[in-house]
Amino acid sequence: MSAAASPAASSAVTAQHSLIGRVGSQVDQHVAAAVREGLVRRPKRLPAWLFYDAEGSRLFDEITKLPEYYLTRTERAIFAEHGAEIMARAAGGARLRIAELGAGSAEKTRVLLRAAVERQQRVVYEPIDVSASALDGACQLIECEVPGVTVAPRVMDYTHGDGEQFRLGSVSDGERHLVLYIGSSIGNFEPSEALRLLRRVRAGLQAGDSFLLGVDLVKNENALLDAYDDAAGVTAAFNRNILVRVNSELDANFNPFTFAHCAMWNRAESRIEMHLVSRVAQQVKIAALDLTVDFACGETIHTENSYKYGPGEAEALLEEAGFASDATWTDARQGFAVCLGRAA
Ligand code: AVI
Repeated sequence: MSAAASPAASSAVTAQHSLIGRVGSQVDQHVAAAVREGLVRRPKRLPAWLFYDAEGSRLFDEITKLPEYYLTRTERAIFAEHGAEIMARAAGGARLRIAELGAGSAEKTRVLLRAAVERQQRVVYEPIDVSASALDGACQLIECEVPGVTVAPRVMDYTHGDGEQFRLGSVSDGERHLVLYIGSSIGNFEPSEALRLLRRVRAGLQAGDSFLLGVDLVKNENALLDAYDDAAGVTAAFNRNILVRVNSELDANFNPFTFAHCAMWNRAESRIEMHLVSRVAQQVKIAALDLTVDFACGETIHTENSYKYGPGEAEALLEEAGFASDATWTDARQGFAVCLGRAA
């Protein structure tokens, strides 16, 4: 994946690229390039950041509430149980200033912010996203809902090595940064890209600052598959929405229902893969790209990887990125891990 796949960073990538007018609508050149490149190659693939238009973000939000999608509620439960200890360890006697990669719309961020406010009465919260609009939407309510929090949103593309440097607001004496990267968002990056991202964040921190990483853990294959192929079909709709988006933004004629949602566990790579499988031999026209794409019956478009970590792997990743692994919290079933790394 060449771009961020996390929901928050999604619109992100598209927002910063130029729009070129065409009759009656506009084409985002970044979307156009990604779709062309992904559909002319073999095997075909589309980058996961394309999921997150308005409808995709709504569907992802629905996914996080599904009974099968254990990730969100498990991480939230870890924060509810250990939030005070996480804050105490990160602070180490100092006051915390909390940044989050991706706009923190989720309730679980609030659980951590409440724990911080309980400890130090007031806290500055710096959500970071490449999309200003994602930040606007996500942060408006936080100040009202968690008294004591001051939101200082920051527009920054933290996902690209060749982009701007990762930089946070300056801290005063006796203050330290805590950067959150939660929700298993790191799992949507290829391992080498995940390491590059964490190194970039580390480079922007000072000794004593810390980083909190939420990762999904390897577990029973059926539980993993159910989480990515739920009974209500929300994840299938989320996956097919990528074709709906290509239809509306690039004037294509995909019939999304001629593509089956497929989630598979790739044990060797330790990742859930999502694909769209063409149910028939067909041709799809993408007018804005002046491109016709042939699909054989059974041919797939690979749309997402979601990496799952084994015991000790997230801590090893933190260490490789230049953090000292400080502590890890998991749920009783060892389904999800929250790891604290300290910039040494
Ligand atoms: C955003 N990300 C952490 C989700 C995941 O679990 O990899 C995206 C997702 N894809 C299907 N369901 C949820």
